[in-house]
Amino acid sequence: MQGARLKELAARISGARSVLLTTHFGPDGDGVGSTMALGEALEEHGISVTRLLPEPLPRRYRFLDPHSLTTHPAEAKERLGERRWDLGLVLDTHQWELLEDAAEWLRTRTAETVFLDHHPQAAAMRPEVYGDADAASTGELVYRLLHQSLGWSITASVAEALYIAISFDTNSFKHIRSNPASLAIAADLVTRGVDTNRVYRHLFGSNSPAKARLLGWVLSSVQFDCGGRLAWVCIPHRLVDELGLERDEMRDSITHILEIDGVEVAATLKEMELGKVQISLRSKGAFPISGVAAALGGGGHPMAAGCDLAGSCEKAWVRLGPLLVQLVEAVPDCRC
Ligand SMILES: [Mn+2]
Repeated sequence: MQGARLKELAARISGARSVLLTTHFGPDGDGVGSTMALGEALEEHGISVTRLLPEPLPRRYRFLDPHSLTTHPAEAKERLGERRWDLGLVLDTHQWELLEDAAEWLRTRTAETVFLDHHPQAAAMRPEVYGDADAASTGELVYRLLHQSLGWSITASVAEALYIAISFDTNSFKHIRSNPASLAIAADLVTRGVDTNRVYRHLFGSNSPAKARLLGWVLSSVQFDCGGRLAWVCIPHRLVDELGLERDEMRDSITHILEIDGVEVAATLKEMELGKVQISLRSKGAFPISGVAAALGGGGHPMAAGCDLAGSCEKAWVRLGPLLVQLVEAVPDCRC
């Protein structure tokens, strides 16, 4: 994104007295880290901030919010009453449909809503979307907004939240898209006082025993197709229920499948609720999978995408499987 566009967003933000911040449903490290970083920086500069996530903050991010500043639609009426905001700012998505019940708050309680996101835009550009698909995380865009466009100094606590956003979306700097920006920004954040061991402990070293059991189940149930280049697994609702898993704990299974030698494309079909299957797709890079996600009504990046389908896992695979097989078989002798 051109610096001029970010400057324009900076002007909109600094012209507001109150801002309602949110991110997508299924809040992740990038969405939560960006929300907490920007929220704190705006408050330091006299802007009143409300952090409304579409659902309760997942367990592993609670260390970022020791004073329970975040709220969610189920309790927001009680906490926020009839409040209204000058500006609604959505981080890490540009799609209204990914905001679930938070969308209503933005539509009815803010004077205007803008988006800051790094996901590719499928449809025509919208003026209220500040997007940069070259950025490896929204955290990177928030850093540029604060540091370059607003010219604010970044405190150690804001730096930690930004570092979490960037390290989450790059999977600990494994996926930087050959773009040194993530590394350069992370280096700057560390010099500002980020305790990287504390981040590791909370973000990557805090799996619950139930999540460990899930990973064991996933890795022993994985199925292969296309000579081992496609790997997939269905996680049935029965298992989610039995282990008492929260949605965020289902997230990393796919990474472990993709890490198997020879696997180029991985898919997980997660039956979080009965009758609703959440599909995640990942690619090592030889086969862009965002087209498959888009064909089923979803979206994402070439290497990480997803979509939701109604019905059972088995029914969802009947629709998804052939598309993935076709994609992978199109290049039969790929020397990846
Ligand atoms: Mn992101």
